[in-house]
Amino acid sequence: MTNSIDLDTHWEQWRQRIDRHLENLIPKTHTSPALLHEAMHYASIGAGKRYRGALVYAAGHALAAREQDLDKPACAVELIHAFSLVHDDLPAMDDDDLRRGKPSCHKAFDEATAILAGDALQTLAFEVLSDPKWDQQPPTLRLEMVRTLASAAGSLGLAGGQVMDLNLDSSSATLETLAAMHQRKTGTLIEAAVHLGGLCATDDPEILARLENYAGPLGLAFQVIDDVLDGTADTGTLGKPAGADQERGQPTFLSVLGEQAARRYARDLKDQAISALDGTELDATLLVALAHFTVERSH
Ligand code: GRG
Repeated sequence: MTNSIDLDTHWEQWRQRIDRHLENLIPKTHTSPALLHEAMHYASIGAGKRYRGALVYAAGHALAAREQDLDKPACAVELIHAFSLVHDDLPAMDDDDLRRGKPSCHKAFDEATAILAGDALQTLAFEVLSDPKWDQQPPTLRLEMVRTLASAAGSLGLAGGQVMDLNLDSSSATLETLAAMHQRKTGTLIEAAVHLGGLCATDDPEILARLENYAGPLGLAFQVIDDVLDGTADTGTLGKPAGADQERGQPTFLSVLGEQAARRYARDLKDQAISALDGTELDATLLVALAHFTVERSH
């Protein structure tokens, strides 16, 4: 077992770094159009676990990357994540009123503003990575980061996974169909986060492949526990409506496997993730601690 206090301390610092940088990256709330910028701040700053951002920092840390080189990739990943949550909550998608313990973006503002805030959060992620003033990293590396994030968000990633989710036939859903859908909808961004952290320190294909083998099962484990928590935790703890999946009649890892087997499945995936790092020169302490967090978390 790893030292969870060590992870907590790092994680709190990463959270603060991400919030501080996002405050500067998103135009100020008084900048015109003020409503749009307010919605962008509202949807992306001050809440959320920053799990994906933490993975960027932890992967970079494993390879001795400098923390300041990881800030922009961590923010870019969290911007895409925030965008996906705003759009996921819209009436045309999951139609959820609560997110991160407060009214979802389209409830706090209006639907059109939420759509546009999501769009602008997405494009900002790519602006951040391609900023010519970020000259500590070479253009080829930044281009690879842009490509990684774009493909994670696109039709073979989040957007494609969301379409698969919307079209899922609840009567015939199996573990395999659920895993394939969630690998795209949730997994690809988690994989991209780890890859971006790795890219900040190395271009060694063998090390990047190890990180990929860690991130794949981890992303799925994260979603398995997300499903378990949706059905077993309360709204106050989750900051989003508990039991929403069941209310929508949506098949989940919990409905297909039951709680015990779903938790066992998540633990197996976590073990797979950790074993991908065995025998490497990496300082994997924080990545391993994050894997344990993934399956032990309560929110
Ligand atoms: C093309 C990026 C893009 C989006 C459009 C709406 C959509 C397509 C995709 C939905 C993707 C989505 C919302 C997946 C759910 C992933 C998930 C488990 C979210 C919860 O993540 P947490 O628990 O949330 O890390 P916090 O609030 O802690 O950040």
